[in-house]
Order: sequence, then C-alpha cells, then structure tokens
Amino acid sequence: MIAILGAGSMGRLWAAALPAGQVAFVPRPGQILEPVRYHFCPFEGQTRRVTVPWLQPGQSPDLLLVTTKAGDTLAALSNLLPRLPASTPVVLFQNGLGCQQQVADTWPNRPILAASTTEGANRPEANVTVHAGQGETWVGALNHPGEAQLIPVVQSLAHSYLTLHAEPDILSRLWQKLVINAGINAFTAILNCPNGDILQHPFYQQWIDPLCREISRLLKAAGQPEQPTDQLRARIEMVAHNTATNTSSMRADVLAGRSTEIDVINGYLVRFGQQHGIAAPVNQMLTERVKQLH
Ligand code: KPL
Repeated sequence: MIAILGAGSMGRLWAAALPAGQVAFVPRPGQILEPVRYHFCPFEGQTRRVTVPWLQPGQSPDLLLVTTKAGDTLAALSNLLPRLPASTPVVLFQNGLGCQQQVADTWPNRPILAASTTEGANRPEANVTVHAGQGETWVGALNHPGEAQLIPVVQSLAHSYLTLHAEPDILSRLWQKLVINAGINAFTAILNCPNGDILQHPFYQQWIDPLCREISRLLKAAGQPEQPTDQLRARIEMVAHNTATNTSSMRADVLAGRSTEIDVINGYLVRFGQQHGIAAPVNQMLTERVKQLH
C-alpha cells in the first residue's frame, strides 16, 4: 500500500497513475472518511473515474508520498510520522528548496527521499484532475537511510504508468528545477500572464539578466556546476517557450487566493545568499512583489 499525503493535483495524478487498490490518501485530523472520487483526464486517452480510499487507523503503508505544498509539509509530517514505523520511506514532491532539507534534518533516522518531476497536473474543477503535461520524475535519497531504500522505492513507483528514474544526485535536479521556477513563476504571477507571455514583457526583459547573474553566483556557492548568465537565461526561456500557454503554479495560486511557494523559490535563493554572503536583490525584489499579491 502506497499512502499519499496531500490530495491536490500532484497527489491525485499519482493516485490515478498507480494501480487501483494499492493507494490511499492520508486523512488530516478530523477529516471525513468518504473516499475521494474524481474524474481523471489522462494525457492521452479517455477520462475515467477514480476512487481513492483514505488510509485507515492502524494501516501501515509501505511507502509515503508527500505531495503537500512546501509550506504545509513540516506540520503535516509532524502530525503523521509519529504514527508510522520508522522504516517507512518518505518521498517528498515539494517544489523549490528548503523544505526538503528541513524534513531530512528533522527526521535524520528515517529514510527520506525527494522527487523532482516535470509532470504537469491541474484541477480545473474540484472533482476533475487533468494530466496536462507528460514529463518524467527523478527520485533520489536525501539522507543515508534513504539511500538503502532508493531502488525499492523506484521499483514500487514504477508500477505507475509515469516515467521514473533513480537519481543519484537529487539535490542537483532540485537546483536545476529551482532555477527554472525562479526565472518564470514570479514573473508570471506579477505580470498575471501565461508562461510564454513574460518573454516580451519589459519588466521581464529588465530583470532577467541581473536575476541570472545572481543565480549563477548562488549555484557556484551551492557547489553546483557553474552556469553562465546567458546559458541560464536560455534554459529559462526554452521552458517558458515550451510551456507558453501554461498558467504557472504560482500564478494559479495567486488567482485562487492561495499562498504561493515564493518562500521556497526566490525566497530560498535570498536566504541561501544571506548564508553565503551573496547579495540577491533581484530575488528579494521578486519575493516582495509576489508577497504583495497574496
Ligand atoms: O514548474 C512550473 C510551474 O508552473 O511551477 C513551470 C516549469 C513554470 C511550468 O508551468
């Protein structure tokens, strides 16, 4: 049994992609225990109905996928983990950086792993989940106990129809994704436009090079492969171009009146810079501007 903590778009995508009967959502305290029912629109093929039960008291999953928002993760796990065996592997699907290290530091003896995914899913209506973009998922260990669990975890997730890889350097993957999100998400939220539209906007054109210069210095300080400003900009723009009509997760959060993940994206880069004596005023400015939208 695979338990999923977080019944948002990503949690519902995995619940639909794994074999029926092998998945359950983890209820929040006090939650009504009616199964979760929704229509699932796969990337290709026909819409189908999915029913996912809740994990019952006393049931012990073989694996826990955590698909909560970064800001909710530590509190949700603090509630749940005391009730799970210390050997249950935990796979974190959060965006950005910061939250994963917090979890690994809080539970150093549990097998903690992280996933970085390019799968896209959204919920145009409460009971509809759309697999909007077909991608790939990389899973890697964040701590020593996680390393021993990497292959069994990947094998059990490989029963889904999604494409999965074991990643020996998951931190690098997370940094690479952070760079893309740091260069797209805040701009789309501030400018209130789809990903591709930022490219022509004077605000984006004014700040993208200074932003990439900051990110380039921060990557170096993080021990990541050095990437010059123009290469970073080219990568960001390629993704913005390939996802031109998408509403970014951050813009979607702002439009829905939810809090955004700015603190684990550009906000993380600001804090990382402070720890390493690197000024990050453009990341700071983007963080502040997005927070004003909350
Ligand atoms: O990951 C994304 C997000 O919206 O969070 C991008 C790559 C920007 C695609 O929309």
